[in-house]
Amino acid sequence: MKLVIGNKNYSSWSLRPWLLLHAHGLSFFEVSESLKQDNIRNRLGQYSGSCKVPVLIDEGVVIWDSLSICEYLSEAYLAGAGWPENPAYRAEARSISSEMHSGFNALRAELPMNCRLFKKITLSKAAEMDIQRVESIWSKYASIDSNGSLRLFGGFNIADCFFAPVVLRFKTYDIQLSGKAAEYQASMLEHPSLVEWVRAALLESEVVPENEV
Ligand SMILES: N[C@@H](CCC(=O)N[C@@H](CS)C(=O)NCC(=O)O)C(=O)O
Repeated sequence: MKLVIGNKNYSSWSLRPWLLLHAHGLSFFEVSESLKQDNIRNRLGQYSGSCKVPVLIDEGVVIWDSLSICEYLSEAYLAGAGWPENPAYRAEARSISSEMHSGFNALRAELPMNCRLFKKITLSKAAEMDIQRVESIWSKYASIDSNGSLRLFGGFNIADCFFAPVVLRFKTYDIQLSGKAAEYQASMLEHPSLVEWVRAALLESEVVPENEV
């Protein structure tokens, strides 16, 4: 299985399926493509017509879009364990993942993922509201898993993967959370796969100006 990803420092969409693969110990190799604009449509277009990363290539199957990749991995390799087992939790986990996938535009625009950066910024009202919404989702759904870690719905799943870039963004921009949301962020920052992603991101030196605040 091959996962095409962007720069680990910047590519929040790439992080999601990578984290699911890595955390479950699935065997895959990575192909890294720069998010620099030079020739980007040709470079990314060789994997999928979307000209975006991530792309998963599994034998003859090509899947683009982070949510579709995670769904495929859950069905094809994890016997559905990408989502919580309880149907009601599964539906809610899908709802918050879809909400993250299709919304939070102010948060995305004003707090781009950038693992090597630490910077306090002035936020718009819209971004502040996005942050409050994330905080209320984490407070409502984070609970202790069997290892004593705080995970959404009490066990690492695709929803955690979808919020992982936000966990890193809040660290980068020094966003102060309280209560269970703060504890969830701290617990996720210790997840071994997320630690590994950040370690690799910090070894990268390429600067993509469009992705810097
Ligand atoms: N909805 C897509 C979004 C993918 C996306 O926007 N990827 C960015 C990198 S993080 C990209 O490929 N950008 C290149 C470009 O827009 O030219 C997904 O979930 O995978």
